[in-house]
Amino acid sequence: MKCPRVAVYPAIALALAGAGLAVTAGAADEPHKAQIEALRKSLEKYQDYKVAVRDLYLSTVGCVHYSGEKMAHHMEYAKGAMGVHFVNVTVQGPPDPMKPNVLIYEPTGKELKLVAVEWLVPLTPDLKERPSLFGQPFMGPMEGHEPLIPKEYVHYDLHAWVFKNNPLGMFAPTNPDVSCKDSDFALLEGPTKMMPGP
Ligand SMILES: [Cu+2]
Repeated sequence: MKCPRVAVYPAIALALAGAGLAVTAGAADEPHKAQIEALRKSLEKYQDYKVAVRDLYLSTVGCVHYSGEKMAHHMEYAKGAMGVHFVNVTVQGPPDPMKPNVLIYEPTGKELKLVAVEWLVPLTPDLKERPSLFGQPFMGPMEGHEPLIPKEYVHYDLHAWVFKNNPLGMFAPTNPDVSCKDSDFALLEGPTKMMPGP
C-alpha cells in the first residue's frame, strides 16, 4: 500500500502546481492571446503568398535585415531580420487588430514563408496619441525605412510574430531566427531616425 501513495502524491502536487501556473500566467494576457489566435486563424490563407497578392498585399521584394548597429536618436533594432514586406495600401484608417496592412515573409529555399504581420500608421496631424494594439504601444514615430520607404514617410509601427516564434518576443521588430540568406534581394537597413510625436 505504501508504494502507490508515494507515487500518487507527487503526481497530484505536480498537477496542482501546473494548474496554478496555468491560471496565473493565462489570466493576465488571455484576452490578447485569444485575439492573436483569432488573427492567426483569419490570416492563415496568406501562407500562400499568391492569395495575399490577389488581396492587394504587394511584395516590396527586398528582404530586410538589421546588423544591430546603435546610433543616438535612432531606433534600436536588435540584430536580426524582418523579411520581405507585402504592403496593402488599400488598408487605411486607424489600425485594425484583425487587418494588418503588412504581411511579412521569410524566404526559405525557393519558398516564401509567412512569419509576421505589421501595422504601419503614418503620423498625420489628426493622430493625437501613440497607437496601441493588444496592449502594446506602437514604436516610433520614426522616419521611413530607406531604401524601400521614403524618409518623409514618418510613421509608427508594430510587428507581431504571429506565424513564427521570436525569441525576443511576439512584438519585437526584428527576429534573430529569421534570415535573408535564401533571398537574392537581401537588404541591410541602417538605423532609422526617431521623430518627435504629437
Ligand atoms: Cu517590418
